[in-house]
Amino acid sequence: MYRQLQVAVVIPAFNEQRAIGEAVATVPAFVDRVIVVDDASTDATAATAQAAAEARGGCVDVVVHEANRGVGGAIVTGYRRALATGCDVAAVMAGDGQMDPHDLPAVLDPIADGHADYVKGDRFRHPDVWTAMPPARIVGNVVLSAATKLTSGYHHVWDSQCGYTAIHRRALEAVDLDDVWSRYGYPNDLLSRLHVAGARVVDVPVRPIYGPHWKSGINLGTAPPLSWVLLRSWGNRLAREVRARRRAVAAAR
Ligand SMILES: Nc1nc2c(ncn2[C@@H]2O[C@H](COP(=O)(O)OP(=O)(O)OP(=O)(O)O)[C@@H](O)[C@H]2O)c(=O)[nH]1
Ligand SMILES: [Mg+2]
Repeated sequence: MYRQLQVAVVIPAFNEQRAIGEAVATVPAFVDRVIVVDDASTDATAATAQAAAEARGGCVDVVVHEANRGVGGAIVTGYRRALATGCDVAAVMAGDGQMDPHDLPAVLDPIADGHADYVKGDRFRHPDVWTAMPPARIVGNVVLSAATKLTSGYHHVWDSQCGYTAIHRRALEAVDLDDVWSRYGYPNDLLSRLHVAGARVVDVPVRPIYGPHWKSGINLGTAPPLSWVLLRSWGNRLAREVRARRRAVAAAR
């Protein structure tokens, strides 16, 4: 429990056998349920997560996808499990150990205070960003964050690619999880959908971590599909919001 909230932590993991054990072990003790989603890894991610789960004790689920679905697909599986098990809030802390567990209370606080439905990390508001984040990532994140302000409609939100998030179940229930983009571009797409649902989104500073074992599935080939997802999310959001406004005007007549 954290401030009267039942909290789940969803950990998406794809070929993370080196990092997943520590990621599971360091989830704060106040978390009620840890949900590891192994996205059809070809290494020992699931077995390592299971061993860490047993060592940790408490409620830890290790869910294994038979086929790879992408990071968004893995998170959606975790969200469904969190909803099914009655959690109030689902946080996401990736299986690659890039999230500092000490930041979790700050990520949950705006929801516990009743100010937010979705909270995300903003690594650019942490003093370490310029030394910890590789320059290519800084450039990519700035470009995508600027584009996502426009496509999502959340003009106050920055660091769109930060995966450290928490969402209240009322916001999860307001979006169609089946329809959310399942690969890179997932956080950008989710933000657009949350805007249509009227969710309150708050950014909080979190520590950027790019440790010695850092590896990433992001490369130049990721850019074209990501641009397409952004355009799609933008178009879908505008179409839905225009339809909703027309309905409201018609109802007021
Ligand atoms: N690459 C990749 N990661 C996945 C997939 N499914 C789940 N994940 C997990 O999603 C998390 C984020 O993936 P990363 O490729 O590191 O992306 P990122 O952390 O947003 O980006 P970086 O800042 O470059 O590390 C990791 O914990 C992965 O193990 C998948 O299909 N591909
Ligand atoms: Mg990563």
